[in-house]
Amino acid sequence: MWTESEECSFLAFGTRFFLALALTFLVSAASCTKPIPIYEVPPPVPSKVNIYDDFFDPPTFTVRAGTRITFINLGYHNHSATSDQGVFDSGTLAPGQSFSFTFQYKGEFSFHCKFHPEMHAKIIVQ
Ligand SMILES: [Cu+2]
Repeated sequence: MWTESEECSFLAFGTRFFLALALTFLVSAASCTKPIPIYEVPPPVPSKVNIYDDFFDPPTFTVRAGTRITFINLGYHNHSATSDQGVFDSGTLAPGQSFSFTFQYKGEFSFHCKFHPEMHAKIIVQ
């Protein structure tokens, strides 16, 4: 028959044994786990076309399908961003106004300004 103190020490031993087992399990589980890779945040993709008097900036740029592009008139005159193929049309953009369009499909989308036919640019969607 154990005395109370012996029983206590047995329990304490049991607790320590359990903790040691748990710790061993945790350590081995942790060592089995692959390190979590740290991904670098990709640089922000420009999704804005600036319209000046009288050119688009950038004149050509490539985006991924699903990118929403904002065309903003930063010039002093009215302009437009009008798709050559009729895919989109900003209508008249007064200075400071903008228009956004989401390019869902892959392809090359050339566009112009309906006020200044010499203004051309192209968006390539991949
Ligand atoms: Cu224009």
